[in-house]
Amino acid sequence: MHPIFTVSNINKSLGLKKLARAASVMMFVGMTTACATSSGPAGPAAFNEGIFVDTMANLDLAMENSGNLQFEQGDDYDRFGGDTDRVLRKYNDAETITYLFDNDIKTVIVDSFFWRNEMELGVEDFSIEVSSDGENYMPLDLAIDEDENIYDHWQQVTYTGTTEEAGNKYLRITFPISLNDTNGWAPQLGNLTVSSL
Ligand SMILES: [Ca+2]
Repeated sequence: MHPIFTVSNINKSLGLKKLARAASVMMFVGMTTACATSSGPAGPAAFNEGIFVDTMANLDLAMENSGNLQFEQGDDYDRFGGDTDRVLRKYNDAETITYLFDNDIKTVIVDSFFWRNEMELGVEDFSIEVSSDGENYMPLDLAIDEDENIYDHWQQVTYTGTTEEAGNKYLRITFPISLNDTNGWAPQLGNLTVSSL
């Protein structure tokens, strides 16, 4: 299910000194619960006074997703700054979540959580794109804040992007690929906030 955590892989990739950390992460992996499925179009997501928030307790507000995603609840080890609902991948693939909104997208804020070891080994950033037609997507220029909130080897990374172009109602978030391991459980998507104002 999580192939990196065979004993041989742990010895090879982390070394014996870090086994305790790996064992701790294994406990964390065991907390993963419900699995997401690829949902059908649910109609445009509504802004409430110009603001939309998805806490990632489910993907019911998304128009569609690429399928191999799952949810995780809780934060017993203080790894996620108290964020108790998150979405993660099953495998190290560029999974996507797509939203359609009832008004134009102006600002997008994505809270995510990266495993520090993976950041040191090499991992790409989340991709956040907008579109007016749901087919042609344009990546947002992102401000990336990764200087705060390190919890038990997990680090919060916040992406903020803004577009002034009118007509962008589609938003696509793509999980980054880990470049040197096969973890599906990191990084995790914590929250999405979108403003139409
Ligand atoms: Ca959350």
